[in-house]
Amino acid sequence: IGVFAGVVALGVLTWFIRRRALKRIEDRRLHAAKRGLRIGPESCPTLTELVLGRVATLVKKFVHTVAMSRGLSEAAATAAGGKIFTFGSYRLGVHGPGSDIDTLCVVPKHVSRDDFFEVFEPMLMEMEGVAEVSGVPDAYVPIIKAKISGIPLDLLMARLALSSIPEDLSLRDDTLLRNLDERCVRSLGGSRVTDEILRLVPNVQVFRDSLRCIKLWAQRRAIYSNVNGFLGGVAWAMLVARICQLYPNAIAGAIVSRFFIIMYRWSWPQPVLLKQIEEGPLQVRVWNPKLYPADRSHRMPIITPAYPAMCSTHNVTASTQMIMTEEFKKAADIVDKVIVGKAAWSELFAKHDFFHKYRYYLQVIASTGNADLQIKWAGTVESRIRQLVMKLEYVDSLTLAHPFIKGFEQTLYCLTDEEVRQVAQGEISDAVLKRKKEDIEGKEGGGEVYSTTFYIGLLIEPRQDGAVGPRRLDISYPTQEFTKLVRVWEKFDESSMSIVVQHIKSSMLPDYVYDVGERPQKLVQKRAK
Ligand code: 3AT
Ligand code: MN
Ligand code: MN
Repeated sequence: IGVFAGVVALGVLTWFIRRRALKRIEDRRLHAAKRGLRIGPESCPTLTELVLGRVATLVKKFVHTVAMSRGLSEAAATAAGGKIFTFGSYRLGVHGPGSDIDTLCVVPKHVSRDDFFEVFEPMLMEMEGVAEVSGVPDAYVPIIKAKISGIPLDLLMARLALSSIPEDLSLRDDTLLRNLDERCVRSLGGSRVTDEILRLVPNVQVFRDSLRCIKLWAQRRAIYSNVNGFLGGVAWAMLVARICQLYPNAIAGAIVSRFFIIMYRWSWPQPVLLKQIEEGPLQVRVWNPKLYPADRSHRMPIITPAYPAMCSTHNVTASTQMIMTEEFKKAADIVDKVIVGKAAWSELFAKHDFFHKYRYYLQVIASTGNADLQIKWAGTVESRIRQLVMKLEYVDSLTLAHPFIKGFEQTLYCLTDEEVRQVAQGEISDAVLKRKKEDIEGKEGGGEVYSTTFYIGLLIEPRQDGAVGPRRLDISYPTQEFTKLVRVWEKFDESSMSIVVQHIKSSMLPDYVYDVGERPQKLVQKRAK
């Protein structure tokens, strides 16, 4: 009996200790969540709401104007309505100071897409406090960008097969998509996806707080970018939403602390789904890896929850997947330490070490002599960088090709054509670097050069044969193929645009890639010689 009582007592004691420890962990989580996880100031909501109110009124006026011009009665023109819907980070409630307001304008059938650019755009320009209006009617998703009272807006348009747009219209119904132009279906997509995400999370406030935290983490770690093969805003939102679904009663601190380990252990290419993929009324492709080989090639499929279901992570490559997996692991380790009080939440948000991580980098320099052209040319080059990454992944001794998420812009002032040629080749002398706009004004020859430089970190396999010294790395084939690919762009013009790819040692990286004091010391001395 004595032994039995002893065993029971020990059992009770260990149960009690474990309960205390668990309680302590829960308390710490709660505490940490309260202290550290409210991130990002809300940008002035009243001004934004005011602006959105004015846009909504303008859309109604636009619909009315077009209706009258088509011979509708005054009563019918007024009844035609018109409504705006927001989507993107503002709609999700996770916008920050730099965010735009993504707005969809929904109009009835008598208003055409041409009207949006020919009637609405000029009306917008007339509006008080409006600046920088620029419409891109022939984009894949046609768009008008504008600034109203200093707030940047992206305006999309969808024309429904309805004679009037009622005030209480919802975009949820899939049958609304019937008989629509493809561009309208795409424009409706953004809004339908964000609304569906909000509908599918168990607690919207927990979801928002968690997503703000994950977005900040992904930005600081330089893995927030859809074009470069990482994840964009919608994909991160869907990942966080999935974790929220798995823990419907958890607070944000708990969601964040589970997020990284679950994503680290995820058995890709098993897709992340917020709900069952559904068929619908259109003749469009719904994501289906059993049917389509292209869908089978998605490495980390994260599928949008609104019909037609699409993969939001089409751009992920072997390299970017490896990089994100490593980041999930690092973050999971930090979170484990935070929970036992051995680390601070701030460690999670430490700046990336991209420019310290590799011995060799590829430098992709896109340049032109014109600021407007440069935006288009650099954008084209950037959108093709992942093709270069994929080609590099085939090179034998390369383990990884790591694209950096943004390009670095420079404007350089050259006195001679020879200097222009050198700058385009990435050879920038100190004299050129120091020169200012006024130094070249009124001078013959030379001119301004706008350049955008993208970086790709190269991880080279260690030599197997035990010999020392760098291994020979032949990347001429992928780089030549890449420059050829970029030059087939329909607007490419040999005489005004240049593209150069070169590989450099880390010590040759320019100062602008580092924050003040961030450049490794040894390298500073070397360069000073
Ligand atoms: P920010 O807070 O604005 O930085 P966000 O998530 O709102 O983050 P965006 O405004 O870039 O991001 O995009 C909002 C949505 O608009 C996401 C996507 O559905 C759509 N979108 C973004 N870029 C494009 C594009 N180039 N073409 C078509 N749709 C796009
Ligand atoms: Mn946005
Ligand atoms: Mn936008």
